[in-house]
Amino acid sequence: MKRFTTALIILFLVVGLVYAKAYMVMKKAGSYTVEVKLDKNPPITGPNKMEINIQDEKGVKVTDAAVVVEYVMPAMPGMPAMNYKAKAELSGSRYLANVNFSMSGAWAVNIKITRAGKTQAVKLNVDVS
Ligand SMILES: [Cu+2]
Repeated sequence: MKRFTTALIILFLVVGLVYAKAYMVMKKAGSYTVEVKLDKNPPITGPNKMEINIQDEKGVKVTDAAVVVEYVMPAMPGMPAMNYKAKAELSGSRYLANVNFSMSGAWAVNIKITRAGKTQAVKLNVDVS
């Protein structure tokens, strides 16, 4: 009985991990490696928290950049394009932004990283449910 309970607990933990899997994307922006996470997977209509980790070519975390998240839903029949912008704030060694998707569907996300007067960008397509 005890072994069965243990097996059941392990099963729940494994299932829990699969369901708790966060939205995560790794991309290159110039010489930077950028990891983007959203707290909800799939992302939802309304507020989502975005976490951005930036590493330089040596694998050192970049903490002195200005990071802006632009997100756009292209124009649809009877609806103009919707453009939003959120500033990502440094928290520890990562950047955090609140991204508020105003409707479900495909959004284009452009993360602009400016450092020493030079801007690199990461582009993502996010399907919002
Ligand atoms: Cu729309």
